[in-house]
This record gives sequence, C-alpha cells and structure tokens, in this order.
Amino acid sequence: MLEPIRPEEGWGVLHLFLRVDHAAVPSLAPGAAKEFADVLERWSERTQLHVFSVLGHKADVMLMAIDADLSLLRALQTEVQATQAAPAVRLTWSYLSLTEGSEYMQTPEEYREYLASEGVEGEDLDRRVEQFAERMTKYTDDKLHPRMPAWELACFYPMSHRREGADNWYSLDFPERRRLMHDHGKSGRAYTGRILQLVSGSTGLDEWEWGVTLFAHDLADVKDIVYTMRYDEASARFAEFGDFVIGLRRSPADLVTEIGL
Ligand code: 76R
Repeated sequence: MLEPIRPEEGWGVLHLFLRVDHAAVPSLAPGAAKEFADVLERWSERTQLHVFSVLGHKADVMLMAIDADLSLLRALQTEVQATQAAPAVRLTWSYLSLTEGSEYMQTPEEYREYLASEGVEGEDLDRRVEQFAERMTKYTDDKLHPRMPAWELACFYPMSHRREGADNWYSLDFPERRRLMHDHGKSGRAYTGRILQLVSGSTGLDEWEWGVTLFAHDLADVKDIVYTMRYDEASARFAEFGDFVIGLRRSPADLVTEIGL
C-alpha cells in the first residue's frame, strides 16, 4: 500500500457506482462472483464501507467508503475493479467529497452573551458555557469523523447552492446564511431517528458542492424529508440537485446474487 494521504481536516467520502454487464457474466471465471464478494467483505473490515444494491438504471451497486486516508480509498477502488468479475463490472459514476463541520453553529462566546442577556451569571454561567463548549466539540467531531450505522436504505444525491441574480447564496451575508441554515436544521431535526444525513463537502473536488447521503429505515421518510425541505428557504431558493440514487443495504454475499453476477 502507498503512503497514507490524509486531509488536514475531514475524512474522505468516496461513492462508487458500478453496473453489471450481464452479457459478460456467462464467460466469467467460476469463482468470480465469490471473489468480488470477498473483496467487499475484506474491505468492510478495513474501512467504513457501506454496500447497497441500487434500484433503477443509474447503477446496480452503490459503495460508500469513508476513511481518513485517501490512498486507502484509492486502493479499495482498484481492488473492487480488479477481481475476476472485472469483465462484467463497470465503474460508471463516482462521487468524491470530504466530511466537514458547520460554519454556522453558535460559538461558546455567543452562547455566553445569550445566557448573560437572559440574566444568567457567575458560576452557573461559566458551567453552562463549558457544557455547551463540550457539546459543540463532540458535535464537530461527529461531523468530521462520522460512524454511520447500518440502516437499511440509502439515498444519495449531489447538490449545490444557486448563484443566480437575487438568488446567489454566495453573495448573502453571514447572518442571513446562518438564519437560513438554522431554519433548515430545525426542519431537519423533525426527522431524528428516521433519517440520518451525511452532508459532505465537494467544492473543488467534484462537480457539485456537496454530496448528500441519507440513511433511512423507510423509503417514505426519504421522500417526505426531501419534499418537506424543498419548502425551506435554503432549498427552495438556493438549492440545485443532481441525480438521486436509492440503495438497499446488502451483505456482499446477498449483493452478488441479487445483481446477477
Ligand atoms: O447538524 C445539524 O443539526 C446542524 C444544522 C445543519 C446544518 C448546518 C443541518 C441539519 N444541515 C446543515 C448543513 Mn442539512 N441537509 C441537506 C439536505 O434536499 C435538500 O433540500 C437538501 C439536502 C438534507 C436532506 C439535509 C438534512 N445541510 C447542510 C448543508 C451545508 C450548507 C452550507 O454549509 O452552506 C447542506 C448542503 C445541507 C443539505 N440537515 C440537518 C438535514 C437534517 C435531517 C438535519 C437535522 C440533523 C439533526 O438531527 O440534527
């Protein structure tokens, strides 16, 4: 393995989309499907790898790999493509992003001012600010170093913020952007326990500005949150979306059967 390449901040998030060429399957070597499944199994132990089979024509397989080391993600990409199943497995799309914290969260200093304005003072004030700071540190750590649980469904789509006339996100001032993201967060929190989102940044890395991966137990919740958020000002005025891909979580062994390898 080559030297690790680790971004100063954030982990790499690599989505790989594979398609099966069924015409090539009959001439694969006998152990090809098993080798492909074994590679996914082995990588699941080595990194955070989420394996999905995909509904629709955009792909047959979606792999989502999250790791601090970009060399490792690159090695995974090679191994997935270089099994004996290679003649029937095409990498048709991919998406690269990095995990990131949020620039819009309240700082401990702001929280202190807010509490003081509510009449909190002395040791009580210090204690509450300290607790808040600890929560924020944990929050940022969770954002930068996510451990995504094995929920049954995934929805992936890339998005950007619009830059058009009056609807230019990047010419809004900071307080306005923060207000919009605050409202967005509030509407998102109504889905706690039903939707888990990983929004990873891809400005300068891929064609859109973020990759959005939603994990869910129920596909109706995916439809519901994306629909509801369209009405949030942050999305209604400022969001543009790419293709949507829906995946069903599978073990590597079930995956190869389901995709007909
Ligand atoms: O994590 C937090 O709770 C803090 C509030 C928050 C931020 C800063 C938050 C909450 N998001 C933030 C940032 Mn989000 N998010 C999306 C999409 O389909 C669409 O309309 C948009 C795609 C969804 C579905 C979603 C869900 N979010 C962002 C950003 C970065 C903006 C920037 O930096 O300029 C984008 C692009 C984005 C997009 N968001 C939440 C959710 C959900 C469910 C939450 C609540 C999470 C929770 O439980 O706390």
